[in-house]
Amino acid sequence: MAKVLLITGASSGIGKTTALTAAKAGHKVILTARREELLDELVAEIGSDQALAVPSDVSNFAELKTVVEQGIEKFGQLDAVFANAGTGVSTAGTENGDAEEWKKMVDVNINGLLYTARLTLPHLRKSTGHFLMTGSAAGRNIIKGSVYGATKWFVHGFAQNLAEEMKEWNGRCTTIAPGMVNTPFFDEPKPDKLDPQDVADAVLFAIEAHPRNCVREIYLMPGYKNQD
Ligand code: NJP
Repeated sequence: MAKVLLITGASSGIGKTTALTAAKAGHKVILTARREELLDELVAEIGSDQALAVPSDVSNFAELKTVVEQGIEKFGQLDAVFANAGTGVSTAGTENGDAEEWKKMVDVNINGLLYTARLTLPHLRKSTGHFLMTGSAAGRNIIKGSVYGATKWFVHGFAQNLAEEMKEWNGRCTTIAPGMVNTPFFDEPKPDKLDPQDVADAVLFAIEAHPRNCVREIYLMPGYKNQD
């Protein structure tokens, strides 16, 4: 059944590929990120009947509120949310870290996620909907870049508890935890990373699973080296 899906971090990488994949599967998408021109290109590619772009900084509650309001105004409901916007800034260890970069990661990866949840859950409750978020293998293992990793541990911890809250109204909650993915997140693509399509397919699998399933977490690591 066609759903209305809101995606944060939709201007590039995993979010963009998920938007295209969801639209191809017949779903309607509400897209947000800061780079308006990239979102507009995506809407042009999908078609404005099926897609809406509303730019926002995910760490700005008022801007994100406008996204949700305009999305509801256009499509009338919200069935799923993919809270995917995130930033790594740098993988410098704590000893060499920069306090401004830490603040940015906390603002986007933690506060942005909380704002997204706060603003969308009342709508998801009405549709018995689904909240998905991008965690990370870095929120499951130890990597160099302790502060980024810690923000992603937050995502996984939040998800465990949010899932319990959402159970009260049969809502579903999923965390997608990828290893390294070939997106602009990193400077150069490498053959031994995941493709954003792999992550988008995992998101669609969770969303389209029969409602008796709650896919709580998908942990996706690169397997065989890409031979293509
Ligand atoms: O990276 P990229 P990915 N407000 O850089 C948006 C996680 N992850 O697709 O605002 C609003 O192509 C940004 O949009 P813009 C990662 O932590 C990745 O790989 O226009 N949006 C863009 O659309 C993140 O949570 C890997 O610049 C903001 C998007 O976020 C998610 O995957 C591995 C924003 C970033 O797209 C998507 O990242 C892993 C803000 N303030 C987890 N700041 C990996 N690539 O290897 C950023 O385990 N965005």
